[in-house]
Amino acid sequence: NGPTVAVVGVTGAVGQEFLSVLDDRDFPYGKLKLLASKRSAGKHMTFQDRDYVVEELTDESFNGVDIALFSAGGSISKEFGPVAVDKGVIVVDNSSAFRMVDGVPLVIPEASVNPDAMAHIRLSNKKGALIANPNCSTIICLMAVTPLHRHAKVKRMVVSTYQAASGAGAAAMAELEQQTREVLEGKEPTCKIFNQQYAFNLFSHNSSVKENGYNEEELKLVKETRKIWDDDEVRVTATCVRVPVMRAHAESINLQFEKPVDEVSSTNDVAVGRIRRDLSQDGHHGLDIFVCGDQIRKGAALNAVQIAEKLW
Ligand code: 11C
Repeated sequence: NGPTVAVVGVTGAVGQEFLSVLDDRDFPYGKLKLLASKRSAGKHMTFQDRDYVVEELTDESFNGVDIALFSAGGSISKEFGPVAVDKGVIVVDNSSAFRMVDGVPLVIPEASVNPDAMAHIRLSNKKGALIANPNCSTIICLMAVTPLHRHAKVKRMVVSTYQAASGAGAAAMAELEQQTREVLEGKEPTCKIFNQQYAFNLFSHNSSVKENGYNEEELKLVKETRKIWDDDEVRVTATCVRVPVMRAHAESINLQFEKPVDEVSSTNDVAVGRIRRDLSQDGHHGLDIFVCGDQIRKGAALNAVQIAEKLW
């Protein structure tokens, strides 16, 4: 019999995508529990021809659960993640709450990246554990760049992102649609999620700006790359921008390698294009590439479900 899986934050954009990915991949769960805040509790949802009632997330929600896929924001993860772990649950957490905590694996489970970081965690042990899902921009970037890093060792990486509405959740996607209609109709756009017009506009990523001038999203790319590659030396800088696109993030990435590069690798899951030698660098040490991946799938839900599949 398959594991009992709980989806925490099932009414959100990533929560809904968890269900879609479990279905697409025919994930072999035994039982499924759909959990959300009190506000959504009692709602009915149909999944794989069965009717489910969304349950309120409480400490008791995790009794009998094997794997919990969390995407309900950092504060919910901080409150309920450890409760679940104490009850023997393996928590795959999509928030940033535990990513940089020592001992918590930060995983992109493809063989080409770092599945070994969670090799010590086994479902069969029935011991609880936390596994962190990286930030979507980090996942999409490192899916493309890690094979190159293994091949020629990246010394320095410069990332510029073009991030979709989905990264800020279902409400931001709805706001983009509404504002687009309003602008086309000559009306004043309604701004609730972002404090400025989003339709037909670009702006610096909406996360808070730190003293050094970087926004949090940019710093996540720096810190998470170092942890996933287990390499404190690699130099990374990023500029993260929100663009009026519904759900796929794109990234322009400039790489400098330790060794000369004479080939490139890519995967089917994240599209890589515009591969060209960097005119601003001498010799064969530089590349410019452009990558694009579905933020809610490989950037969030698919990555988390793949982690759960590995565990199973
Ligand atoms: C975005 N990547 O596109 C962000 C949202 O650390 O998981 C997710 C933030 C995170 O806005």
